[in-house]
Amino acid sequence: MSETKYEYPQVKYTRLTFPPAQMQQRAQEFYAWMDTRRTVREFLPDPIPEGVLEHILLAASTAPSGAHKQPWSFCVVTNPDLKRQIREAAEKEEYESYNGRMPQDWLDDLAPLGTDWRKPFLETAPALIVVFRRAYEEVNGRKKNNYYVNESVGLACGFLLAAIHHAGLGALTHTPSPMNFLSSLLNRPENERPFLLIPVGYVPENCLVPDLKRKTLDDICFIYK
Ligand code: IYR
Repeated sequence: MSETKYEYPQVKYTRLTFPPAQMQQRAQEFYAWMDTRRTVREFLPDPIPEGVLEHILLAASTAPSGAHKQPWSFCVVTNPDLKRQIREAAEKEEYESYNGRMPQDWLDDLAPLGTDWRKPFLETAPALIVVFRRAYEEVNGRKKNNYYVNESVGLACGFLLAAIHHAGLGALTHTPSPMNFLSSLLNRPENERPFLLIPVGYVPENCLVPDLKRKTLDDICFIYK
């Protein structure tokens, strides 16, 4: 028995587990479901039903984080004028990136994805989720650092993408670079830095995606028995 003394109140964890056959089935089904997720670059303009995004964000915010600081803020932009301003600012940066800032190797790696500096989805998608990482918190006028901020916010974004897919919507993890324009356009406080820009919406029925293959288990997994 550990001698660790927990000052923090502890509650009983309601654990869930399954017999092996059911566990196998659940693991397989979850993989099969997650494998149907694709990044999309086209969206229908139809609004997302009330309450859906809220639950998607609550799901994202269940991600583990350093010292449970939950160092993330999610800004949901549906205002057409603000979406247009974000598109204009992103395209300005992306134009520079695609025309000189990105090395040829990078452009070659992106060629199969068919991306370029034009970002119409920033206006067509009914909602843009702009994720900010919170480097520190201001507590009683004192700066208190958060921990493992990139790891924590990355995990929350993973949960977010899974929740979006689970709800039957599509998303794109967009990384305009640099993206400080998001801090000023959204008037974010000094402790927050933009992390990812995620357009969300219904996916058109005839949406095309690149014919990508995912790595096999042998490519990604190394077993030490
Ligand atoms: N930020 C650019 C370029 C880009 C970079 C990577 I790595 C991608 O996987 C896709 C795009 C853009 O969003 O177009």
